[in-house]
Amino acid sequence: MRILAVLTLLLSLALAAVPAHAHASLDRANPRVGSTVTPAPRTVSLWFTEKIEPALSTIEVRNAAGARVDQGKARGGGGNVLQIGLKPLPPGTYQVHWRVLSVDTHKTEGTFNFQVGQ
Ligand SMILES: [Cu+2]
Repeated sequence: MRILAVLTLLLSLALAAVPAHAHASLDRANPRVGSTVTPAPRTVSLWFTEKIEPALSTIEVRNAAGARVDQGKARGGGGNVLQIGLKPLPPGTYQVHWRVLSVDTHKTEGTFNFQVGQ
């Protein structure tokens, strides 16, 4: 019986040692994921589920031909926000690719599209 009690104790300690953290995933975006917007947005703003390190995080926005249409350098908007300026966007489909380092030092990335309407 004693060995069973020890094994149970070890198992519960092992389970408790699993780190209880979440990586930064995309909470919401402006323009919204998959949306069609008019007029063309001047910035892309991303809100994450965790605080991020803006200096080590990037956003790339590309048109349907794959050309960059952002202004190059993402900036923090405080805490869990990352933003980037955009060039004037004609109507079309645009892809946002984000890579962020959250304050727990984990890297995450993702992609979504939005459209600029006529
Ligand atoms: Cu993490």
